[in-house]
Amino acid sequence: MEKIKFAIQKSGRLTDKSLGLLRDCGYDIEDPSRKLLVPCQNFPLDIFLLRDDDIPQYILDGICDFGIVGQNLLEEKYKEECEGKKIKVVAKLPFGKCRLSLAFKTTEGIRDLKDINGKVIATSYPEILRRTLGQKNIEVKIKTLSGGVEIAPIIDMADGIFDIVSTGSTLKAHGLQETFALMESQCVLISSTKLTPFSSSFIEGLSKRIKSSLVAKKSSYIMLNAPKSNVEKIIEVLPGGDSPSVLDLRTDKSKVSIHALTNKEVVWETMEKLKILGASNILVMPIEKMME
Ligand code: PRT
Ligand code: ZN
Repeated sequence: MEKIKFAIQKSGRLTDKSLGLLRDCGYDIEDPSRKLLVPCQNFPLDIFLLRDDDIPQYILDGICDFGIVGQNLLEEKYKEECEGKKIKVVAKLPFGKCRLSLAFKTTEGIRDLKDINGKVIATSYPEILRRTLGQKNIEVKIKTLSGGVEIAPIIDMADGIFDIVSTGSTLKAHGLQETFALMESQCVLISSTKLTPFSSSFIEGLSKRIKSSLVAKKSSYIMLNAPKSNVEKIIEVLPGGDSPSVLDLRTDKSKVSIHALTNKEVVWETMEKLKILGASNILVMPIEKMME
């Protein structure tokens, strides 16, 4: 029987989120622990656990059909293959968000990007840096390191660095200041271009489930009791979503019960506004699954 081969990062920042996404979409995958391949329990699907850098190559070689990687990796090492449509980006995923930034010990004398002309920059992303600066006619001397680039300015190996930043605390800990963000990145679902009818229908289904689970995560269901006199005002305060249901209460005829599916987060401020308008018993519940 044909099996789908899906590659995710073996052990790193993307591992739990990638497994979580597949599980949220209904695929029962046991904890891989040290295994390099785990079968899905309820679907003909094998999960390959690889270094993230190798995932696109497995797809190019036809060993895997699909994978999850950061855009930064594709942009650095597989730009040609993506542009030549040998690897297809199917969907952006809501994790792995970061930016690639230039950082220096001091921003003194660096007001504009062109002020970095001639500087020595240490990075694990030489291609992205060269390309982005080249488009702006800026030239720097690039020192390519495979990791730990933050140390380079401290030991006077480089003037600055170009690296991934998310919270910025690593830069701060090394006395570096984020100066220019050159690229935003997040995880993407990638696919081989040589799909069978079975793998095509799998990825179509998975894309729909991912979309639905993202909508569900952002949505919530709100229920409250409202005085009849203020129903319209209360409905105006409810954030987004479909038209609410308004139901009579059996005991208190001066009130109704309002139920609504909202497509935005219900924040405390909204609940406080509802309360001021006379709402009571306000319940906000998460949505586990949703199909529109
Ligand atoms: O072993 P393998 O090759 O599979 O893993 P890896 O070491 O190459 O990758 P890993 O797990 O570190 O990161 C995988 C992917 O996560 C990256 O390619 C990005 O797409 C994404 N990502 C998101 C990040 C970060 N955020 C991030 N903050 N990757 C790395 N970092 C680093 C950053 O460089 C800094 O040194 O984490 C450090 C902390 O960042 P701050 O700014 O939060 O302090
Ligand atoms: Zn890697």
